[in-house]
This record gives sequence, C-alpha cells and structure tokens, in this order.
Amino acid sequence: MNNAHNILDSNPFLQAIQGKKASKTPIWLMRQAGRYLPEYREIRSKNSMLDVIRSPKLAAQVTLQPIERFGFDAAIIFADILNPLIGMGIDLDFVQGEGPKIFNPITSLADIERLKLPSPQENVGYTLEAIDLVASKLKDTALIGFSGAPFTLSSYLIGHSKDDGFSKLKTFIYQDFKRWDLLQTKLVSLVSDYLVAQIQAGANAVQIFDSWVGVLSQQQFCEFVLPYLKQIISNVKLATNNAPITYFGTGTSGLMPYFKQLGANCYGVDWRLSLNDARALIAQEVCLQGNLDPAIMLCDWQHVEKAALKTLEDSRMISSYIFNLGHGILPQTPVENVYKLVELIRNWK
Ligand code: 1CP
Repeated sequence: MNNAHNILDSNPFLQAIQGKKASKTPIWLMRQAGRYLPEYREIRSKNSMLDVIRSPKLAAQVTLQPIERFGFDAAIIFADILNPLIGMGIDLDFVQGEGPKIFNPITSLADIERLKLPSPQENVGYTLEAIDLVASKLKDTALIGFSGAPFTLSSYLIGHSKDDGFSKLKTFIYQDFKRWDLLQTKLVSLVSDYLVAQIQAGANAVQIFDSWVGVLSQQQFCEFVLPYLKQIISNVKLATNNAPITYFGTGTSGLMPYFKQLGANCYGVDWRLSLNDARALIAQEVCLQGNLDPAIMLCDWQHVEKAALKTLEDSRMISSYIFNLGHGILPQTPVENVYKLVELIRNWK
C-alpha cells in the first residue's frame, strides 16, 4: 500500500530531512507540478483547478509529471493549501488568471464558530486516495504531503492583499485575541489531522507552508503563531512515530531565532538570506532547504549555473541539506533550465 518504510534510509531527500548526511544532494522544487510544464497546462486546459485536485487519478498523474521528466528525489502531492477549507464551510474557487478567491471570508466570531471540522477522509478523501495511488507507483522517490499553516490559511480566510501590509489580518488579531485563538485552535485540529492522514495514506514526510508569516514581528510571531505551530508539530510527531516535518516561510530572518522551539526537522530558507546566515540564526543542527531565487531560473543558463553553484558551495557548511528554490517555481521558467539544474546537482561533488 505505501512505500514509507523501505526507502526511509536510502532516499537522499529522506536521509537529509532526518538530519543525516545524504548519499547525494537531494533536489525537488516547490510547485514542481505546475504551469511551467506543457503537460500540466494540457490537463488544466480541459479541467478546472478543483477538478484536478478532486480527481485522485488526475492529481496523481500531475504529481508524477515532474518526476517522470526530471527524476527529482521527492514528489509533492498535487493539491492546494486552500482546498481543505472547503469542508469547513468556506466557499472557494480558483479564478482563471486571478488565483484563489474566497466568497464568504471570515469577519466575526460567529463565522468562526460556524466553521466545521470534518475528518480528513470526509473532507479531502480524494487527496488521500491520490497519495495512495502515487505511493504505489513510486520506487525510490519520496512522497511529500503538505498543508498550509494556520497563520497563512487565516490570511486567506480573513482576507489580505499584498499592498495593505496585511493590516486587515493584523487588526483582526489585535481587536479580539479570543476570536483569533478560537480560529487557530480549529485550524490546529484541521491541519494536524490532515497531515497525519497524509502520512498514514503513504506520504513519507510533510511540509507546512507558512508563505506569508514573514509579515509578522518577532513578538507577533511568538504570541499569535508559534504556540499553534508547536502544537501541530507535536500532534503529528506523536501520531506518526516521528514523521519528518519541514516548516517553510518567506521573509523569516527575524523569526528564525525562534524556530528552535518548533521542533521541525527541516526549515525552508528563501533567497533573501544565505544558507550560512540562516544556519547561524536558527542556531541548531537541523536540515535546511532552499534557497535559489526562483527569478534567476528565468535567466540564461550561465546565470542559473553560477547562482546554483554558489548555493551548493554554501551548503557545504550545512550538516544536512535539500536543494530547492527559495519559493515556488515561476510559470515562465524554461523547462530546459530545470533539466540543466538537475544535471548540475547530480554531477556536483
Ligand atoms: O491554474 C493553476 O494551475 C493555478 C496555479 C496553482 C497551482 C499549480 C495554484 C493556485 N495552486 C497550485 C498547486 C499548489 N499550491 C501546490 C502543488 C504541489 C506542487 O508544489 O507542485 C502547492 C504545494 C501549493 C501551495 C500553495 N497554494 C501555497 C503555499 C506555497 C507558496 O507558493 O507560497 C499558497 C500560498 C497557495 C495559494 C495559491 N494557490 C494558487 C495560487 C496562485 C496561490 C497563491 C495566491 C497568492 O499569491 O495569494
């Protein structure tokens, strides 16, 4: 049914995420299944985003596309951080050219009280089935499950725009902490159960995406975010016999000194910070993942090569390391650069 046990010690991604020196530098790319691939665009031209996510067969097919092309060390199950919110009673769609849209955002305590907490099987059984399907097809490749983090999920539930400085969300938090606490408590339960169910369905590791957490001050992070993340990580560890967990955010240099308290195995580093500085800030021998600037992938190969080699050189100082971009791969990325990048990593000593 799942391949969790037999590759735990032999797959370089799983070696690194467990804090070991990998037999070779592992590589996968965030958003590796996506619009830069013609075969993905082909499937999306005939199916909506939610159709692909809700069809275990299509989701599995799209998950495997970048593995078949590039031979990455890990696949990430195709879904979105937002679709699990639908089962809570959120009316959500992915609008062509605009991205995700929530038609009934949260504005009051009553809205939060109304949020349902269905089991992962009822809510996202299709993703669990897709995981089972993908796991049965992978041999040496690890499978990553994922979820949004409560803060980043809340930023969509309450609403944010890149130019309001997240002020709507921040005022929502400050105006009434009890209301925030109830929302976070419900999301802790949703996210913990979802991550555990993905591991049980056959994922070898999970990643928590907290893409927008970098807008918070250190004090805000410690008070409004950290306790809930700690709870999730401890819930998942307890229920899964210590499955490996990555915590990813962007703009997190101010927050890294507090990561030690989270207890994850691996932390994502975006392009703003060097791997060495991230290591110094986190001040713990943990696995790091990152941090090539996704924008560089749009340049001529010579520039990509130079930047990737610099990242690889930096990684010599890190006890365990997973090559990745600092954020998701951009839709305009030339496929040719991805082939060359994988080859570069494979040949690097
Ligand atoms: O039309 C399309 O194909 C839509 C593009 C797209 C894709 C390919 C969206 C809409 N979601 C996805 C899939 C997706 N989303 C994956 C698949 C697995 C893989 O990595 O290959 C994953 C892991 C996500 C995670 C996700 N969704 C995040 C966290 C990671 C990140 O990039 O910061 C976030 C913030 C979202 C929300 C979302 N979904 C889609 C878009 C365009 C966005 C971002 C919108 C925004 O900027 O607010």
